[in-house]
Amino acid sequence: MNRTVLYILLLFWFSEGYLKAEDGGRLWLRAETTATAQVTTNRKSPTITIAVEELKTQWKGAPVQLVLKRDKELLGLKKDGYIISGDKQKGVTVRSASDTGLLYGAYHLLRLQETQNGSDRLQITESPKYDLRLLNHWDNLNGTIERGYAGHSIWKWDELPEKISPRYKEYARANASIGINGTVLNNVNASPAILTSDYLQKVKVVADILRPYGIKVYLSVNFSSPQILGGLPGSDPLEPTVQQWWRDKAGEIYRLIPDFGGFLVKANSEGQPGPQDYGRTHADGANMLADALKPYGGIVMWRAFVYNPGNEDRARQAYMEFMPLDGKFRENVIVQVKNGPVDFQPREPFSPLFGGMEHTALMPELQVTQEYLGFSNHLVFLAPQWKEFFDSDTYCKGEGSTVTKTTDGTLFPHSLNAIAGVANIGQDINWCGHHFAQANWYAFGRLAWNHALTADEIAEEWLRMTFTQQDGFIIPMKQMMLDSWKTAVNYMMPLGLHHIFAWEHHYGPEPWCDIPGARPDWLPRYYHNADEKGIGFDRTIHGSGAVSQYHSPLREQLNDIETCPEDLLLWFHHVPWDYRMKNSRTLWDELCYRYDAGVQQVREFQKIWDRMESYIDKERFSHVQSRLKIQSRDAVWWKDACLLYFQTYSGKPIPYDIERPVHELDNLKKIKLDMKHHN
Ligand code: BDP
Repeated sequence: MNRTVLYILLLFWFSEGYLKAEDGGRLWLRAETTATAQVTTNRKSPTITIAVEELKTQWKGAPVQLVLKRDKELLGLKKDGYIISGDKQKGVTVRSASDTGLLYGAYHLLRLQETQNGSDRLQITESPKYDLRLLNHWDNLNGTIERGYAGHSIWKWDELPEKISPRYKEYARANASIGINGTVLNNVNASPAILTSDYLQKVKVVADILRPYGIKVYLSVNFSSPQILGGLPGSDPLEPTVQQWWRDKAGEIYRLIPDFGGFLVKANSEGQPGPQDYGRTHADGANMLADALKPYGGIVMWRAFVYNPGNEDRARQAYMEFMPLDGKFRENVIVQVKNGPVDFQPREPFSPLFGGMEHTALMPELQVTQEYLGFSNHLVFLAPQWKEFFDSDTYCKGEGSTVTKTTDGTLFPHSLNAIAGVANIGQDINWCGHHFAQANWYAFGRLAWNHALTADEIAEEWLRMTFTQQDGFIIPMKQMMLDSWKTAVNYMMPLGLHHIFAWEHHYGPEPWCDIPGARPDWLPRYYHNADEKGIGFDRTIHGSGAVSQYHSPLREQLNDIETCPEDLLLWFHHVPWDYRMKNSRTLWDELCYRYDAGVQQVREFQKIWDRMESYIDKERFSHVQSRLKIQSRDAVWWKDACLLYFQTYSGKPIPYDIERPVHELDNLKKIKLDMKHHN
C-alpha cells in the first residue's frame, strides 16, 4: 500500500468512522447496538419486552435477570421503584413490583455503562420522589408551538390516526429513559377541538404508542368546551347539563384510552374562559371536572397562573386568588403552580403558594423551553435554577421546609404528588434546537425522579452520554454548563430585575418598551420602575406587600433591604442608585459590573468551546460554536441596551474599567425582531 492510499484510508476512517457526523438526533441514547447480552425475565408484558430488548442490544456486561415480584423490600418503594443487585461482570438482577420499574432499572444499568460510573458490584435502590413526572407540550393543533424554538410540533395531527411518525416511539423511549411518565399533548391555551371525536381517535393512537413505555397521555382542555362543542348555552360548572356533558366526554375518552391520565386546565387566565365567567370559583371548576374523571381514576391539574389587569401587584395575585380556596379541592385535583410568582423569569423567588397552601396538593411547573432565556440560541443549563427553587426554604413548618418537601409528600401527605416541565421539544432533527438544550429535557426528567441529584451530577451524566468520556472535555464543559444560568441572569436581568423583555416575543431587551393602550403589567416599566432616584419593584410592606405572603422569618428577611438576598434585591425593593452593596460598590456600579460579567463570561464560553474541537464531531462542534457567537452578540446587546437606558435615569458613568458600550441607544430602540426567526 503506498503512502497516498494509506493517507486517504486514514482520512476516511477519521472523518467517517471515528468522528462520525452527528446531528444530535440520538440524544443521550447513543449506546452501540452490537451487544448481544443475555437477558432473562420471569414475566412478560409489552413494557418488559422493551426492557429486555434495550438490554439485549446495548448491555455489554454479564447476564441480567429482570424479576417482577412483590417482596417486602420492594413494597417499601413507590410503584416505579426498583432494586439492582449483583455484579456487572458476574450477573445482575433488577427487581421491581411493576413492569415500568423494570424498564427504569434497565435504563439505569445502561446509564451506568454509558457514563462509566461506579464499581462492578451493584447495590442500588431507587424510588421516585414525585409520582407523576410530566411534560407539558404547548403545541397547537395546527402544528405550531407556543414558545417553541425547535421547529414545529412532533405531533402530526393531520396525519394521525393513519400515519405514525417514527418520532413518537423515539420520544417515548427518550422520556422513559429519564423516568418521565406522563405527557400533556396540547397547549394550555387549548383549542376545544382536541375533545372532538376525531381528535380523540388520534390521541388514542399516540397513547397506544406511549403506553408500553410507561407514559400516560393527558390533555389540556378548554373550559368552554360544553358550550363550543356541545352547543350548550354556557359552561357554568354548577349547571347539571354542563356536568353531564363532561361526564359523557370522560366516558368517551376512557372507552378509547382506558389509562388516560386526566386534564390540565388554564382557566380565567390571559383571556381563557373559566368558572369565574359564571361567578364560580376555581375550586368549583376544578371539582366539576374532577368528579367527571373520578370513576376512571383520572386527575385534574388546575393551573394557578392567574393575574388580572389592575392595580394589584401581579406577583401577589395567584396567592390572593388561591389561598382562600385551600382545602376546597377534590382529592383528584392538584394545583399546578409555576416556580416563581410572576412567570418563568431568568431568576425569581419561589411562589409563596408553596408552603402557603397546606390542604391542597400542589405541583411545581418548570419551564424547560427557554422562553425567557435566549430561546434555542443561548446555552443555558437550567438544573441550577431548578435546584435553587427546590431547595428554597418556605419556613411553613419551621426551618428546612423546602419547596420539595412541601410538594413531594414529605410535609403534606396528599394523595397526589407531581411535577411538570414545559417541553422544549420540536421537529428539529436534534429535537431541541440547541444541542445543549437537550440537557434541560434530560435534567428535568432526572430531577423529577430525584430532586436530590445535584446539577453537577446531572451535567456530568448528560455530557458523558451525549458527547464523550474524555475528561479534557467533561471537566471544562461541565463547569461551563454549571455557570451558564447565572451568566445569562447577569447579562439579562441581574440583581432581581425581571420582565424587561421586548414586547411579546421575549427574546431581546426592551426596558423602554411602551405600547399605547397596552396592559401596564405587560410592559417592562411596570417591573423595573427606573427613575431618577433608583430602580426596582417595592414589594415590601411599604410597597405592594408581596413579602407578607411569605412565612416568617423569610418575610422579614426579604422586607429588609439589608438582609434581602442581593440576587433578588430589585425584585423586592426600589433601591437608590447610590445604595451600598455588600461589596461596597454602589448599586449602579454593581449593576454595570454584573452586566459586564455576563458578557465576559459568554466570551469565555466561546474560548472554552473552541478548545473542544478535537474531542467531538465536527457537526455538533460547529453548530454549538455558531450559537455561542449569537449568544455573545446578544449578551452585548442586552448589556448595552439596559445600561444605556438605565443610565438615562441614574445619570452616572459606566465604571471606566468596564468595556464601553458599542451600540447607540437610539439604534437599539429601533430593533424590531422578525418573529419568524425567533419564535
Ligand atoms: C407565559 C407565556 C404564554 C403562556 C403563559 C402560560 O408567555 O405564552 O401561555 O405563560 O403559562 O409565560 O399560560
